[in-house]
Amino acid sequence: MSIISSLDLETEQQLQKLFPYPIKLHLLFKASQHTPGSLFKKFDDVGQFVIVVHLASGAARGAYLSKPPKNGGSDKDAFLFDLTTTNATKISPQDNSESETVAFANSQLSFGKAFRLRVACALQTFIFVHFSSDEVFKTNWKEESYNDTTKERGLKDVEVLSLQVVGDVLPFPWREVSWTDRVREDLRESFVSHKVMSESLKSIRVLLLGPVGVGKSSFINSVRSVMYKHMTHMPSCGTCAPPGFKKLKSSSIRAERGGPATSLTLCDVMALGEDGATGLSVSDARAVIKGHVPEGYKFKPGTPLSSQSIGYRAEPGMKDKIHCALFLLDARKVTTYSDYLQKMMRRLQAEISDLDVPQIVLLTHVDQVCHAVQEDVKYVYTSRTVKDKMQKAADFMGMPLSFVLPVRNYASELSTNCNTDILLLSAVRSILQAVDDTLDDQCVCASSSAD
Ligand SMILES: Nc1nc2c(ncn2[C@@H]2O[C@H](COP(=O)(O)OP(=O)(O)OP(=O)(O)O)[C@@H](O)[C@H]2O)c(=O)[nH]1
Ligand SMILES: [Mg+2]
Repeated sequence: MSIISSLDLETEQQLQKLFPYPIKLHLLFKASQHTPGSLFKKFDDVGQFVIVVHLASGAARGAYLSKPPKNGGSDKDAFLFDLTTTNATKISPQDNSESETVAFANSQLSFGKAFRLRVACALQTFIFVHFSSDEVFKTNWKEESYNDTTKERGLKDVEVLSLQVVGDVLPFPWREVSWTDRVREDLRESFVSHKVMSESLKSIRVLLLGPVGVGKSSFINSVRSVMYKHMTHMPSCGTCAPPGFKKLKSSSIRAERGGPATSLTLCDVMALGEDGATGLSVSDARAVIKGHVPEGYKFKPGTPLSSQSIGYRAEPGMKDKIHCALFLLDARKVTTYSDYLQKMMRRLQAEISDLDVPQIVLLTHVDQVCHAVQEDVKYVYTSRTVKDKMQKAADFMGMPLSFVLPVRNYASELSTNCNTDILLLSAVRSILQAVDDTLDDQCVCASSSAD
């Protein structure tokens, strides 16, 4: 006979609301049906879990675990909750808590002092449940203990359910990222301390290429916001921008506001056109990459830059050239861009390869194709839709998936956010690495040809 969870449909729907993605629950343990001693043996070796304590009042309390408790180590995604048929409250640990939030030892699972679940043994084995107020989880639960399901009033049942993510979100990320403040700081520090692998070059010039509204200026603004730790608003970006940005504008990224320059300069240009009549031409893009185009130059569709143009740099130095090209594509539009744009971008891609300049594809607006990513950028590598869009971007460009990086630019928010920063800084790290690898390669080639 199959055993059914005591969660009624309405309460389960409330529980579902605590997760930004659709979930399916599968009952593993029910204290009123299984022997108490089997409680912790029911947790699978992998997966995510929910523990529900059904109280006699009709309400329920419990905990979510993002991994099996017996594996040890911290579970920073774990949280507690309060449930009724009409409401669900998520109780996450305080962000800066130093202590382990979840501990499992001697048949006891503890979430700080807030919630303890123990298999105890006196004359017989029983389940012991304890709730309390807590510093880390900030629960305002009054101190209560329950003893097995039948021995004491107040407790109806204890259940363990495995949680499966259904639909858009994959059960495990396909690229590993740690979404912690620590990682954000490490990425920021390694960016600030990065030195270009060539002594003659202080700054790497990175060109952003893509159609109108893809997020070129927003990416520059976002990277700057990450470093300044507050939102910055550049006039060339988004709604502040004059219609049809047409210039070459290079922005040196500083380590902080008024601080020293980092090794990264991001170069914004006029968008690529979706047809032959508008947008940056291949020949102008080539001229920018080779360093012939002066700063502030205003592109004129139909009239490419020539050696007669004002400010034309006839003999550009290493510092004037582009050292990495970013192709930006919008995740919402990657399957509907015109054939013209695709041909143009692939042609540019081939020309830039010939010039030995590394290239990366940035997929923007990933928050606008997946509900979970919109809730929190940390789902970017578990979102089936984002993975699919990244593959589509790779196919569009004719480049491997490993060259495609998702980013979520700051658009309407008032302050920066740890996980969005991590995704942006990871893109910056990949750009710097790609340039370093290319310079290293050129160095090896130069020294071997000198031998
Ligand atoms: N939600 C979201 N909005 C974005 C993202 N990137 C850009 N935007 C928004 O998209 C709009 C266009 O962004 P821009 O940065 O101005 O685009 P652009 O590529 O510089 O456009 P042009 O200069 O006209 O070629 C703005 O309203 C941005 O706020 C993103 O990743 N997510
Ligand atoms: Mg722009």
